[in-house]
Amino acid sequence: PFLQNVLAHPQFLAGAADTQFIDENPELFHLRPGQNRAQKLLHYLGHVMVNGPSTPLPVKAKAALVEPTPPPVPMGDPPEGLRAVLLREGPRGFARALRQHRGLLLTDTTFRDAHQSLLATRVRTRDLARVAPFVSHALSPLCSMETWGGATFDVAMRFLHECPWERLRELRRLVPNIPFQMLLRGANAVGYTNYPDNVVYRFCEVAVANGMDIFRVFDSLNYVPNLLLGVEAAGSAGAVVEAALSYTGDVADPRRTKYSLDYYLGLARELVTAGTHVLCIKDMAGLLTPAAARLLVGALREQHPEVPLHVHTHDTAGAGVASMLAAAQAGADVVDVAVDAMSGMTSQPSMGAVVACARGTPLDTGIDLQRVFEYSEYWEAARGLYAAFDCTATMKSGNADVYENEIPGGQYTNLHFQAHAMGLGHKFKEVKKAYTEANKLLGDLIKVTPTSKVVGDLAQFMVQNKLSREEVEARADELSFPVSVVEFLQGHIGVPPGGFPEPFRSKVLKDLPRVEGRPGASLPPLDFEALGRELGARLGAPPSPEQLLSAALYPKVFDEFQAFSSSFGPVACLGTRLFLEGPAIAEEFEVELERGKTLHIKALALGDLNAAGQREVFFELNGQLRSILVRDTQ
Ligand code: 3PY
Ligand code: ZN
Repeated sequence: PFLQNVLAHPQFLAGAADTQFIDENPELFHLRPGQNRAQKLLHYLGHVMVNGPSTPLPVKAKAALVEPTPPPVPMGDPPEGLRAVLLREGPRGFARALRQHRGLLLTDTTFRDAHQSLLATRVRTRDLARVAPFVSHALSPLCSMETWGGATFDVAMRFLHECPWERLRELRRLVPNIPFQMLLRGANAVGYTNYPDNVVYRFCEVAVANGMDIFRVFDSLNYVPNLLLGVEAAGSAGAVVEAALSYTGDVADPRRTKYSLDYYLGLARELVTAGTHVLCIKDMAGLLTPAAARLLVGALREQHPEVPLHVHTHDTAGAGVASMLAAAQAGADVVDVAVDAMSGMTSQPSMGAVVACARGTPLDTGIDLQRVFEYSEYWEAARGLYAAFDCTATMKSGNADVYENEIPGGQYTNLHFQAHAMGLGHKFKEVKKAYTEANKLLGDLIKVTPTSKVVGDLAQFMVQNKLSREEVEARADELSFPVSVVEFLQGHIGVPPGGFPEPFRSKVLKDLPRVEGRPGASLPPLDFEALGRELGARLGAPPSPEQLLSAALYPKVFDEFQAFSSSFGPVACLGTRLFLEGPAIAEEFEVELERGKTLHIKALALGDLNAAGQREVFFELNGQLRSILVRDTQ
């Protein structure tokens, strides 16, 4: 590319290039990544064939050999859905439509939370995009599809080597009629830490420009100043704001006084006053029993007759369908479900079950059960592609012990996996017990990203060091706690309801600095212009608003993603089995780079190790022999 730049330069063409020419034209060194996407993909495949998966596979299970076939989609535009109401009447009109709707509305979480909970967030855009047109046509009465946010942003770049923004745009193109919804971690956006306010605002604007409609905004401490920042940021981007009450404890148990019905009603009042369009009960661990759902939804319905109520849960204990039906009977307008094959256990309750149970009742969802079966059949097969990440490799059922340990769905799966990966399946029991104790030590927190990590880190610390709660309390001034615990106590995440646990906090922190109030308020705004200049110099072209945000939120992950893409090309085009495991020798396959541009590839052979520690990998590419040299790092 450097030579091409030189040869194309007007000064060079005019014969005016002397020895200073290169020094005076530093832009010649802006080397755009070459266009040879096919060659790069061969490099990628060769690497996987020689060195194994680029994304570590937690268990040995092989991906299904056959790509699932999406159900057929009729010609023409999909039926009009609620997005038309949103585009016509804006967020307030959309909220009115939810309240006026007869029957129960559903949000499908299959594209986000379900696979975050069951498949370690590993589902690739390709497998989502293949079934998206079907959803658009067959499930058009959905209130929304949760397609983005939470852990998907980070995992897309870090492990799937694909751009999260492209995912959003592609899905939007394929689903024009159903509103898209995302999970925004308040002042933490789609990260694990507080960002400067201007980053959160800009993130919301760009997400809306890329097709996002509804922002479910939560804060892991229900800390109102953090929540309000997210509400303001999503609202000023023109989106539907769905502020969430993160639910923990049991409002139906009078002995649980910290997170009581009054606590939630007070918080709801603040969020409605702040102008949220929709109110969400975010039950991230699946603790909302039918009795608690009736009580809480019933009271919220009475207190805010105009505001749509949306309920989210996880099915960890197995009571999800019962709770969602109870919530709907008590006045919830929308509940979250995942398609049957991606539901249950730490995921959302089953769409098919809720549709069937509500059929012919005043809660009828208007969704055709036959279409749900077809959708589920696709996912049953698609799930087979991700066998190496599937929590069912080790976890065989849900467990009602979640009512005791209160571990959020995604984290429950992760901790279970980690215990098994250490070959210590029985350790999970200990970790869960320690989690309960760690939560008490920290003053009984709401546990969801990122506070769930704080509690989880403390629990693991206790298990590793064989420490009881009493011992941790007694020795708090001498123990070397995990960074996340110390930072939480310093106030980096915000202030928990009821304040920080004392004397534990003072003993741990001693004279370490404390953040007062909202952490974002003391962070200087990010200088986007400076970041743009710096990034532009590295990329060789001005960054897009999306690249700028990826770099602002995840600087290191973004850099690695860019470097990976420029070496290995558009790996998102590869089928999932090929992406994860590479081809078998003699396997022939096609890769569609773009519409009408298809590569025909055959993996021919793997050469012997040479003196330089490399192997030659032989392919046939569109009938031509190609070989790639790959360093063998095994
Ligand atoms: C996330 O923050 O990713 C969650 O799913 C919280 O429930
Ligand atoms: Zn969830």
